[in-house]
Amino acid sequence: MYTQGLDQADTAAPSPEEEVQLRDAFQARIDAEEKIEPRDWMPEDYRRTLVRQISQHAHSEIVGMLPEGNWLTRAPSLKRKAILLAKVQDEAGHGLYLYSAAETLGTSRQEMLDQLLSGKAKYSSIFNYPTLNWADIGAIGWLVDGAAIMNQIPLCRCSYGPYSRAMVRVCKEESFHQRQGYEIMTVMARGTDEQRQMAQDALNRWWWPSLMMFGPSDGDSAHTAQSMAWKIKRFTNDELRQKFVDVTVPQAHFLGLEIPDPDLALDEETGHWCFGEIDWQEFKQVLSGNGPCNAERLGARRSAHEEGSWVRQALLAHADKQRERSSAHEAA
Ligand code: FAQ
Repeated sequence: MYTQGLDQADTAAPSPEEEVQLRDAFQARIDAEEKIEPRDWMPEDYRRTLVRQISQHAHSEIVGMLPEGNWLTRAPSLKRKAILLAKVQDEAGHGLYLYSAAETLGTSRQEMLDQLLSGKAKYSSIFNYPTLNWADIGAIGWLVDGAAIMNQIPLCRCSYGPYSRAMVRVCKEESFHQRQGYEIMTVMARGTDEQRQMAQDALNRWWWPSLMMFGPSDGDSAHTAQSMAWKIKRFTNDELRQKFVDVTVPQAHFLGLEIPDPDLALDEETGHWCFGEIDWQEFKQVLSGNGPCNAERLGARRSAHEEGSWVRQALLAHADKQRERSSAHEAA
C-alpha cells in the first residue's frame, strides 16, 4: 500500500566527504528530535536497522496470532470468544500497519514475507511456546501484551515518522489487550482451587519467556547502542525489562499469585524488584529455531500462505481486468 519507498529514483551515491556531511546533518536532526520521513536522506545502515526491526515486529504480530487463535473455538463462553476474536484481529491489523511502515523504506511486503516463510527472518521468541489451558490466554494478555506495551510506548517517540505513528494506535489497542488478560487472570485467581492452580501454572510457564521478550541483556545486545544514538530505541533492553518487572510483580501479588523466581526480592533503597538469572541458553535455543513450537508456527504460516494463493491470484486477475476495461474505455 505505502510503496513510495519502492519507486524512488536512483540517485548517485554521495562521495565519502558528502556522506560525512549528510550523516552529521542527519544526526543533528535526530538530536533535535525531528522525525525522519520516507523521502528524507538517511544512512543506509539506519534504513537497514529499521527494516530489520519493523519487519521482525510485523512478523511477531502475525505469528503472535497463532497461540491465541488456538483458543478461539475453546474459549469458555460466547463473550470470551468474541473478545478473543477481536484481540486476534487487532494483532493482524498491527502486523499490516507495520509491514506498511517497513515498505516506506523500500522493502516490499513480498520480500519480507519470503524472509519469514524461509525461516531467515526472526519473530519474537515468545510465540514459540504452547497455550495449554485457558489461563494461558489470560497470561498472554497480562504478561505478553504487558511486555509488548512496555517496549512499544517508547517506540511512539521513535525517530522514524511512519513507525512512531503506527505505534500510537498499536499501543492503545495493546493496552486494552493487557487489561482483558489481567481480567481473565483475576477471575481465575478468585475462582475455584483448580482455577487458581491453572492461573499459577500459566504464570509459571509464561513469566521467564516474557522477560526474554526484551532481548539479550545490554552487554550482549548487538544493536542497542547504535539504535539509541539514532533514537529508534529510547531505553535499553535491561532498562525496559526492569520496568516491566517493577510494574508486574505487585500485579501478581494483588492476584495472590507467586512469581516463579526464588531470587525475587525488593531492593528497599532503589524500590526496584531484583530478579534471578534468565536462562539465556533457552533463549538462544528458541532463536535458533529449536523452541517448543517453532516448527509448528512456521508450518502454520507456510500453509496459510499456500492456501491463500488463490485469493492473491483472483485479486491480481481482477485488477488486470479493471485496467483493461478502463484503457478500452479511454480508447473508445
Ligand atoms: N525474540 O541487539 P538486540 C507483541 C534478536 S510484539 C526474537 O537487542 P534490537 C504483540 C534481535 O532481533 C513483540 N529475537 O536487537 C503481541 C537481533 O537479531 P538480528 C515483538 C530477538 O533489535 C502480543 C538479536 O536478537 N516486539 O508481542 C528477541 O536492538 C500478544 C540481537 O538483539 C517487537 O518486535 C526476541 N525476544 O532489540 C502479538 C518490538 N530479542 O536482527 C500477539 C520492536 C532480540 O541481529 C499477541 N522491536 N532478538 O538477527 C524491538 O524493540 C527490538 O527489536 C528488540 C530487540 C527489543 C526486540
